[in-house]
Amino acid sequence: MRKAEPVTAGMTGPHAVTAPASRAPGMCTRALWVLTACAAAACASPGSGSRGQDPGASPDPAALPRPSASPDPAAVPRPSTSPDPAAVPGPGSRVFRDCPHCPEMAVIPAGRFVMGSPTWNAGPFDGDGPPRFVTIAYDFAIGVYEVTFDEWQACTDGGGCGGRVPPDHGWGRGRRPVTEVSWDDAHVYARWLSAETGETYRLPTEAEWEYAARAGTRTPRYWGDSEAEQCRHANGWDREYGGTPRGRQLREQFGLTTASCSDGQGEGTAPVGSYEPNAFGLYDVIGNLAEWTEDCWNANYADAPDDGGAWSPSGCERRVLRGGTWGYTTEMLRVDYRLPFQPGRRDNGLGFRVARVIRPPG
Ligand SMILES: [Ca+2]
Ligand SMILES: [Ca+2]
Repeated sequence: MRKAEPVTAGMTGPHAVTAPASRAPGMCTRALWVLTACAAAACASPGSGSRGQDPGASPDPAALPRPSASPDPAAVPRPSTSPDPAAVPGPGSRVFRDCPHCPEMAVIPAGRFVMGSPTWNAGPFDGDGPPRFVTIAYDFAIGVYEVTFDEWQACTDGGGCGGRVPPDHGWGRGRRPVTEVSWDDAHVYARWLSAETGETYRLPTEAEWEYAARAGTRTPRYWGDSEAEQCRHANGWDREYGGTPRGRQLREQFGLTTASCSDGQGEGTAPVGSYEPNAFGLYDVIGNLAEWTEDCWNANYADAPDDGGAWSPSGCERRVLRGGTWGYTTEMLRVDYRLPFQPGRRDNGLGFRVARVIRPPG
């Protein structure tokens, strides 16, 4: 079992990607995947100004990940019990809101699933495996949408969130997802929401996030593998964005796969709920903003807990983001793609959705 320590390909932003050191000989430390902010001659961290810039060498295309090879069925454990489609709440079912300005939440039923990529040992990433069974023996709730600017504003208006007003980069506020929020910021918001409602809000664990994202599917994306379907389900790097000079340059230089469809949203975020949800009724799980999870970054799933709990040893330096951003190409818009980020980092590709504990009856 490989345990290659991943290296971060340059700036550890949501637009950066990790690749296994064992497969990245001579890999530069440049922002290889700063897809949204790379100009032809220079890269800057998206929305970060002076933060996190790295004057490293030019990107090495050979170090860039490529689409995974075909899954090896023999390498993928099969769950003994599949999620019962009838038990999967569709959009609008088992959805609640604890207060008028609270996020809308969907109840996710307990279940068992296979976490990780079936191609983890065939493709360029080895952080998304090995595939393993995870049993989540409890119902929990998770945000139907990424937390929005409106919801964040309710926190600041209520005296929480340090009164901080994150920038929107001119994309708009309201129902757009709040960005430029760190893992620490997300925790502050969840604590305020808990105090406001008397319930326990927190970040989802990485396992909970993937379970909720998959919604009973086993494909790399909850809409299947059709590239043409991406734009109906996710705000990512689409035809128009890929057709810009910057997009063309990066696509040609790195061989990235730009969706041939149009999602109607160029640079930046889309209002939450603009695209079709998954079978749990969750929107924008893939794309729009990468979402913080509770877990500490671990190189892969070897020795990871299998009960849905967070894997967060002390001394954690980086937390896990899932789902990819509005600036990601098809290769990284997957339910199993993951990357690490420092918990204090803010970026215009970063956001979150909250989870909530479901208290047992009585
Ligand atoms: Ca887009
Ligand atoms: Ca998202």
